[in-house]
Amino acid sequence: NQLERELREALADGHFRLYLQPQFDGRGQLRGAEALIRWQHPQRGLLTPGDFIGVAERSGLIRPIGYWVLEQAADLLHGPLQDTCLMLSVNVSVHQLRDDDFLGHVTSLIRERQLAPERLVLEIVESLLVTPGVTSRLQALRRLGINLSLDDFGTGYSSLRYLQEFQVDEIKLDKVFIDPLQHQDDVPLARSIIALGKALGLRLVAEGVESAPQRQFLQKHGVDILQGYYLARPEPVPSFLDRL
Ligand code: G
Ligand code: G
Ligand code: MN
Ligand code: NA
Repeated sequence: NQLERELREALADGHFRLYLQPQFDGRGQLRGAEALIRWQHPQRGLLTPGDFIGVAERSGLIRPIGYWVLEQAADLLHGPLQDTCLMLSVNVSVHQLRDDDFLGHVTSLIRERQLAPERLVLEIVESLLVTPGVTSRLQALRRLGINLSLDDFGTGYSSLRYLQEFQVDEIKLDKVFIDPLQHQDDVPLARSIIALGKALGLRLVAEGVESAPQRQFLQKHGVDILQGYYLARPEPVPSFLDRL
């Protein structure tokens, strides 16, 4: 199909762009960023993942595209971010985790770029079907020193089961739990998920922070990392590097 062919060309012609959305700790210090892919389409302009990730997954192109994103992140950690202790989070699709080569690829990337693996976070979206193969691959990645994060935590069917089945370092509280804090002083559900994360000794990231009251609540309840439009939007890499 047309989009698939265009995706192939985009990969060959270098039309993907890496955007970074800054993440801050509770005191407002820059702590790292989430890598978010964009497609600079020659006719249609800058496209966001919603426009093409689905097709990339169904066609299998998510594997080379995902490797491209990982390489970009590795280059940043090895290059301009080397003398910082900033972390980079990369979204990983289920299709990448099902790939037998994924572990080997990440391992050689770490070795070649001499990366500190603890500065790389892989965000696992909850919708993935956790087969035993995927579980053991996740644990192997973690043994390498890479951080695992459960993305969109609380919105999938098996959030709690994942916590039982494999170890992670971080959970990302989905925006749907942060949204009600716009109009309510207290949201018992958000508070409970925070308490759960803390009881398990996990790092907590809140995404979709869009206002001062939300930030205040999250800080008060000890959420470690904040991300959202109120603090910073996803931006091209040079803009992010200007922050250093
Ligand atoms: O800002 P935004 O529109 O970038 O991202 C939309 C969705 O696309 C997010 O849920 C995010 O997880 C996903 N996404 C962004 N970048 C990547 C990527 O590099 N790989 C994968 N698999 N998903 C991504
Ligand atoms: O991978 P994930 O689904 O977590 O990707 C985060 C998505 O949320 C990206 O599409 C990103 O651009 C978007 N995003 C980040 N911060 C905000 C925010 O404060 N509000 C909204 N509406 N979207 C956000
Ligand atoms: Mn994410
Ligand atoms: Na998310």
